[in-house]
Amino acid sequence: MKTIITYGTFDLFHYGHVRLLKRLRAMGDKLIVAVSTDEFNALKGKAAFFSYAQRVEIVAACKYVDHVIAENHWQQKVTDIATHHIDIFAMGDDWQGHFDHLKQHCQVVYLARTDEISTTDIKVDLSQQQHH
Ligand code: C2G
Repeated sequence: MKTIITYGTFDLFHYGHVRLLKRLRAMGDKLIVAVSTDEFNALKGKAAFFSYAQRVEIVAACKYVDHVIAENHWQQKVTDIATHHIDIFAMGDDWQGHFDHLKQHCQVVYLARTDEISTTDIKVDLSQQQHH
């Protein structure tokens, strides 16, 4: 049983998120996603459009996701890796290098982001459409 974990806000769930989760699920047998709580997002300086509960409902409905947990703070990853017997920790490559310290606990993988899409871009495009 090979278990993968990834972390994120996953606001305004889009095909960039789906393509990441699809690739991660294909790397093993079980994919766990730690969704950032609203409180943790505040620490990241992010304000999600959807609440934590709504983002969990959406991510949990994704066929590539087997289990969803809360991401409450930066320091929980080592504990999560132990608790959930994680084999691979993976993130999009905008985080390249940031989590290499986890290599003592499991494999660390950074996957290419999907170009041309981001939650921020969606928000900007929508607000510009409204003002035309
Ligand atoms: N992502 C992607 N392609 C995109 C947009 C996002 O592959 N076009 C990936 C990101 O690289 C990340 C995941 O989707 O791995 C979730 O993205 P965010 O919700 O923006 O995650 P972030 O706020 O970076 O949270 O502890 C880690 C943090 O919680 C990461």
